[in-house]
Formats: sequence, structure tokens, C-alpha cells
Amino acid sequence: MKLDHIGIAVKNLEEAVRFYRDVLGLELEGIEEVPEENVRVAMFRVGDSRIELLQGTTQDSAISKFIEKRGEGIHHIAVRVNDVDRLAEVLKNKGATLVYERSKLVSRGSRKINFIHPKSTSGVLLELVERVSHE
Ligand code: CMX
Repeated sequence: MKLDHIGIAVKNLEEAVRFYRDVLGLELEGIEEVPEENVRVAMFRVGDSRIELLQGTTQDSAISKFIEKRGEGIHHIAVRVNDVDRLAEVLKNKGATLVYERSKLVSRGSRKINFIHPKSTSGVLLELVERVSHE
């Protein structure tokens, strides 16, 4: 596993981008909407890893609910894996609670994701990300 990114829940993406890009000086890779997860995200490169800012686009989005309960802040840590479905099966067999029964294909098919519930990980939502190659 490699650290893919750290996800930060924000109320206002544009405002947060101004801080991370213009004040901190991080390189903005892009801003995109991820409708499968009801979020808009901004991705910044930090060395070999990234920081992802997420704003919910609906009231029932996981990000909106998180901010309502806990305020802005670190929402998840994402690790890159080779085969998210196979790993999810292995982890389930070892007693971990996965959030999705099946992984989700997001960002126009470029990423397959699933999450390990914070109750399995001592309180941290852990995202598993497989980068899908279309070669
Ligand atoms: N980190 C740590 N703990 C969290 C958490 C988070 N992100 N979200 C919820 N929790 C905790 C709550 O504090 C609560 O703890 P207590 O029981 O001790 O109070 C417990 O988990 C249950 O909280 P909840 O508000 O009832 O939350 P839900 O069970 O409704 O939802 C979760 C939690 C993880 C299943 C939901 O957020 C989810 O489905 N997440 C996966 C999808 C997602 O996060 N998408 C956004 C990111 C998309 C992307 O990266 O592209």
C-alpha cells in the first residue's frame, strides 16, 4: 500500500482552494465533481502524495453529514492498492467492515474505490483506491 491522499472535508471549496493554492503554494492538480459520491473535490500534489479537499454537493452527502456532526477537518485517509475487490474480500474474511458491498467505479472509470468503516480502524475512515489503467 502507498499513501494516495488525505481527504479534508470543507464547507466552501473555492475558499479552501484559495488557502491551499495561494497561501500554502501547493500545486493544484484539478477540481472535479464526483457525482457518484455527491462531492466536488480539489486535488493538490504534496510530494508523492496528495491532499484532497471535498465539499458535499447534496445535504445527504457523506461530507455534508460529517461537517454537520463534526465540523470541517480530516475526513479520510486513502491508500492506493492494486486490486480493491480482492483486497476487500481478504479484509472482510479477516473481520473488517467495508462500507460498500461492491467497489464503486468513479471519475469516469479512472478509479475504483471502497472504504473501511472507522469502527474497524480505530476511528479513521480508510479509503482503498485502485487506479484503473485504460491501456
Ligand atoms: N471519520 C471518522 N469517524 C467517522 C467518520 C469519518 N469520516 N464518519 C463517521 N464517523 C463515525 C461517527 O463519528 C460515528 O461514531 P460514533 O458512533 O462513535 O458517534 C460513527 O462513525 C457513525 O457515524 P454516522 O454519522 O452514523 O455515520 P454513518 O454511519 O452514517 O456514515 C460512513 C459513516 C463512513 C459509513 C459514511 O460516511 C460513508 O458511507 N462513507 C463512505 C463514502 C464517503 O465518505 N464519501 C466521500 C468521499 C468520496 C471521495 O473520496 O471521493
